[in-house]
Amino acid sequence: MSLKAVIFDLDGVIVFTDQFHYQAWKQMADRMGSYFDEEINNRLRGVSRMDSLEIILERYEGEPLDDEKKMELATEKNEAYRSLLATITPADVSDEVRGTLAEIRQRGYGIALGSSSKNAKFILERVGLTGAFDQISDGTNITRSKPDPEVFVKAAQFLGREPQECLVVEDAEAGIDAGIAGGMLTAAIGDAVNCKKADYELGTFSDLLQILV
Ligand code: B16
Ligand code: MG
Repeated sequence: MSLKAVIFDLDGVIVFTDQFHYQAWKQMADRMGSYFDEEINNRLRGVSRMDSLEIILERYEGEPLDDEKKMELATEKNEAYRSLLATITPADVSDEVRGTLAEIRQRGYGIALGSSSKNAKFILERVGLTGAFDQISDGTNITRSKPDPEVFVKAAQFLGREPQECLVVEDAEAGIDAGIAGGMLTAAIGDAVNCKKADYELGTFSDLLQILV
C-alpha cells in the first residue's frame, strides 16, 4: 500500500519546547526538594504530563503524595510551562519546516498532528501553523500515551486513512515504538535516530521530500 498521509509529532519535530518543559519541571522539582536534571528530562520526550511527573518523582524522597497532590503539582508545572509558551512566535518555526509542510500538502498528502501534549493546539496557534494540518490528534483525545499507538491510530482515523498508508515522523523512541505498534511506517529525526528502529532516518526535516515523492 502506498503512502497517503503524514502524521507529525509536535515537540522536537515541528517546534522545540523541551527547554520550557525542563524549566517548568525543574522549578517544581526544586520546590519539592527532588533531584532533576537534563538527563531525566530527556526521558520525558513524548511522555504524557502525569507519566512525566511519575518519572520525576522516582527521585523524590519526601512524604508520600496522594493523587490530589500529584494533580496539583502537574497543574503547577503546566502553569509555568504555559507562561513560557506565551513567549513563542511564528519565528520559532523554521522556514524549512514551514516550506516542507506546504510542499507535502501540495503533493497531495494528508497531514495530521499526533502529539501527546494537551497544549498542542495552543502551540500551533502561537506559531501560526494551525492551518497547515488537516487533522489534530493530541493529548486531549487520548487515554494512553506513547509508546501506546492510540494518538497515531486516532490521527489516521481522523484523516480517513489506513495505518499502512501513514508515515509517522517522530523525535522520541517512545513515538517510533508507537508508530510501529500502530502499523505505520516511521521516520526518525533528532534523538530518535539513535534507536535505529525507524524505517527512515531524517538528517533534516526537508529530507521528507525524498520519501514523499
Ligand atoms: P503537556 P509531543 C509531548 O509532546 C512532549 O514531548 C512531552 O515532553 C510532554 O510531557 C507531553 O507532550 C505532554 O505535554 O504537558 O503539554 O500536555 O512530543 O508528543 O508533541
Ligand atoms: Mg516529540
